[in-house]
Amino acid sequence: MKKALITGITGQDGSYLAEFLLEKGYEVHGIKRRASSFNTSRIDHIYQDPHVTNPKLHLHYGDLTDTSNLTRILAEVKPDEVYNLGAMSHVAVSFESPEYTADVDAIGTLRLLEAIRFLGLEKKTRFYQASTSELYGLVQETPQKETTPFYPRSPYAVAKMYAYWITVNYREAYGMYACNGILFNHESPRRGETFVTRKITRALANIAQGLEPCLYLGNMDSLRDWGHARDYVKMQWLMLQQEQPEDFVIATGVQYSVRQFVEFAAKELGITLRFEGSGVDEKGYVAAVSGDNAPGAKVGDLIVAVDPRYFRPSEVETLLGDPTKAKEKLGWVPETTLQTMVEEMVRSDLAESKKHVLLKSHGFDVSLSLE
Ligand code: NDP
Ligand code: GDR
Repeated sequence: MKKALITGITGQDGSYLAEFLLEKGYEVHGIKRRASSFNTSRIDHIYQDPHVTNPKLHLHYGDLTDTSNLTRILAEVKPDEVYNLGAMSHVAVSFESPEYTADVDAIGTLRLLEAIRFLGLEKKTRFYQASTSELYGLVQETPQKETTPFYPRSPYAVAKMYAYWITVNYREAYGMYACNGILFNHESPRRGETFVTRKITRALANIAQGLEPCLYLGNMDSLRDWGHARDYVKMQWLMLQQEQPEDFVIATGVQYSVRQFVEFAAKELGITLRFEGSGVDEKGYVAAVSGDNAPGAKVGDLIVAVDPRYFRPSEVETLLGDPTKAKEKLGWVPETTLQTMVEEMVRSDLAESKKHVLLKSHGFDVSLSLE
């Protein structure tokens, strides 16, 4: 039985990857951070009581900023595969906490690689690094592929660039099986609530149910290549099953704007939007027609507005991936279309909103504030 160690197991990708590896028969170990309240909601459904015989899922307290802790866990588990998914992963927040982001995302990766080498596991343990399309930043070529030059545009992306190259360096210097998945944006109902797609589906579902008045967004013209996290974690695993370690771009090859994502999600909820204002005096969208799903959205209400607070000091305006290499060598075919994913995310958030309406109607007032 193979053993895998996942950093970031409590995150979106970590939860899908853990499910996937358990189904493949792996013994899965995950590193979770100590928090003052429970932070395992994404993996609670696969949790196994450590008191049962031969549990297949094991959680270890740890942190990517703590070398001795990482070394001890690696020495104890001796994994066949390490998936380094743990990160301070929010681009906008990295401008607020640049030093912490570098410590976790850049030096955290070095700490893991060096611990593998120090323990003499470099010929046994295969290493996956969660690299990102943010490396392309101010794009030098469209679409972006494995050979496209990097131009990072945030403390997050600069930290991830260090992690990318230190992974390549350990492969070349020590013959480690280490590779980078350069993954474009991928989403799901488990996406963190402050990333733009989930923020949109969650807020529009709440607006549709009359639970909040307006969704405030930053740059709605930004273009992204969005896929589904469930599809992408399979590629993370496949990259570690090849004969030779290589780096791969994983993307859909299709691009949409944040604005289009808003329109798709609204349509799914039966709300028709009308754009108000133009250019510099852009206001956002008012509800033009609201449907059966959206008893709370009143025609004429401003329900999506621009708030410059969400603009970034330096923005990545456009990203579009070319996944040809992954298609040829890994047999990559994106299984989920954007439309299907929007539908899945809206359905999940609408169910949550309806639950809150029901609670409220029975006297409970649940706070639904959004950052
Ligand atoms: P999430 O933000 O959902 O999850 C990040 C995980 O990292 C969480 O489990 C978090 O723990 C953990 N973490 C944060 N800080 C630390 C730390 N100091 N020590 C240990 N663990 C820590 O991210 P995703 O699942 O979306 O992404 C997974 C990885 O892939 C990340 O590295 C991200 O940068 C990268 N990536 C993501 C893409 C995407 O579109 N989703 C695209 C390309 C790359 P906690 O739950 O306690 O916060
Ligand atoms: P990104 O994702 O920065 O691409 O990083 P995010 O969803 O945060 O932003 C995508 C685009 O939407 C614009 N935007 C907003 N973004 C947020 N979060 N909130 C808003 O209100 C808002 N309004 C507009 C942003 O400016 C941006 O252009 C994600 C993360 O998962 C990274 O960890 C990962 O590496 C990359 O995807 C690939």
